[in-house]
Amino acid sequence: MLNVVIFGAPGSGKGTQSELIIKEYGLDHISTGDVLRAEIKGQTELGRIADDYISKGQLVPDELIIDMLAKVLDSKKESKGVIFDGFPRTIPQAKALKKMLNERGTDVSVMLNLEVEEEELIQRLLKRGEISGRSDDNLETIKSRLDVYHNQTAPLKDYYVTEEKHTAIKGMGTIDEIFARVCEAINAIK
Ligand code: B4P
Repeated sequence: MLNVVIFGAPGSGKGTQSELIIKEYGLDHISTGDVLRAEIKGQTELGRIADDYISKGQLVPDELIIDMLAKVLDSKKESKGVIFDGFPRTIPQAKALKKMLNERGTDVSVMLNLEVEEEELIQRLLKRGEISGRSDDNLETIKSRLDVYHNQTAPLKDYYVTEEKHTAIKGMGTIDEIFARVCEAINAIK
């Protein structure tokens, strides 16, 4: 299986590049952000809890996310590979992912780290906020999300460097230019 973790700060292009990767490589897509937003829309118990964290720009607690991810992963058993978009975001989530994949006889193939300058991240998210209606695409919440990213998520880079899975991708430029770099990285491990 080709299992790709797409990683980066909020607004780095994870969702955008994931859509293109799915089309090119026929992978299944698991976006924890999308799953959580669907739970919020459906007004489920998980959705109610998640909404509280997301609107403040904080991470939803690991136990809830890991449990949710395990259920989604079980629905992709026949898959030829999965793109993990927005997961893992903490070291415990990364360790849980490794365990879950190992138990299913597979592992993370590569972690693609989209590197984007902070001012560009803010501009992209503010622009999306004009049309998305997302409760977390406003300046105050974007700043909290970036703080959370630096404190809790960025350390995952070192985890994947140690696992020898880390590949840095320059995430500045047009969507097509970035996608060409992404394909080069995926083709190198296939
Ligand atoms: P996510 O849905 O994962 O949101 P994100 O990181 O903000 O978005 P992404 O990085 O995918 O955005 P993209 O660049 O595609 O998470 C939302 C929230 O859910 C989190 O803050 C957290 O609270 C919670 N959550 C999710 N997963 C969790 C987990 N594992 N653990 C705990 N909590 C979790 O798009 C940004 C914009 O940039 C778009 O408008 C796009 O069109 C634009 N763009 C993309 N590439 C561009 C380019 N090259 N040039 C110009 N614009 C570009």
